[in-house]
Amino acid sequence: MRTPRVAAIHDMSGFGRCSLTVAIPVLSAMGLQCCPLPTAFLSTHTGGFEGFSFLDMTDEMPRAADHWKTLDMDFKCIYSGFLGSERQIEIVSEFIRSFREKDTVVVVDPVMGDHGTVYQTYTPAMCEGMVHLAEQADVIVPNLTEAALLLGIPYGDLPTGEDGCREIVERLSLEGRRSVVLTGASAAPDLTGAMCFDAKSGRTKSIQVRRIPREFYGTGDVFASVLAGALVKGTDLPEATRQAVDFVRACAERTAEQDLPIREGVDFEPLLGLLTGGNR
Ligand code: PXL
Repeated sequence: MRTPRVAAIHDMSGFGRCSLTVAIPVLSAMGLQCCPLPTAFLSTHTGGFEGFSFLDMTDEMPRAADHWKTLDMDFKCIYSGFLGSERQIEIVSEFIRSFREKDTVVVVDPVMGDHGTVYQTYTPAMCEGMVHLAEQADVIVPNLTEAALLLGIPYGDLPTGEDGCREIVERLSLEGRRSVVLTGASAAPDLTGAMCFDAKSGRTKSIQVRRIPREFYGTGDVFASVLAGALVKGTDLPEATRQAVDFVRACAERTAEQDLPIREGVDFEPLLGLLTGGNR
């Protein structure tokens, strides 16, 4: 079988472990070919760093997509994340319309914010556009902050606990047409994990592990990349969610042991071997 291709539409941040510097190695370790379509180049990510450089790649994206079209490239997955401008919403929408085939899984990580706060470079119009882009997805992977933005309710009004998370994923499922994997979904104070709604089965499932009592940066990108990779390999949504939860938990444990600065992300590289099982 030819190595499946994933179109990865995210920023490239040179330092801080997020977006493409996570997606490329994770997907490669899982035996998949990652084809990056960068949305922006930043010197670092925007959380916890001041004075970062930001090169907007909006104009380059349709040129790259047009060239890929002439090469007849086919993608088993289109996986989008952090966007660099409002115009990119329409560019990514058009990319999905143009490259989606019957067996393509479209994963939109509706990256907009965390811990109740919208990221510095995101405008209200970009957040509004993300709601529409996410309507094209087979699977979305919001955290709680992004879930509130997608639902159009204040962060503080989100329902809580396991039942609350179940309600959130069901409300985000567009009446059962879209799968939803909610990250940072905690069933109890000493637990954390994810709640998924699987549009194929119509069922929800909560996957919880013991919480490490500190914050981590970039775990959303690690999570969504493992999830997307597992889905491409034919894993069903609850099992793909389990793999993503377990890998993030292993990364968090290792990072906590080393007491790394939070803004440097999770120390995932030495753990990539955990993802290579089953590659042929
Ligand atoms: O991890 C999400 C993310 C991706 N890309 C950039 C970011 C962030 C979060 O802050 O700043 C550039």
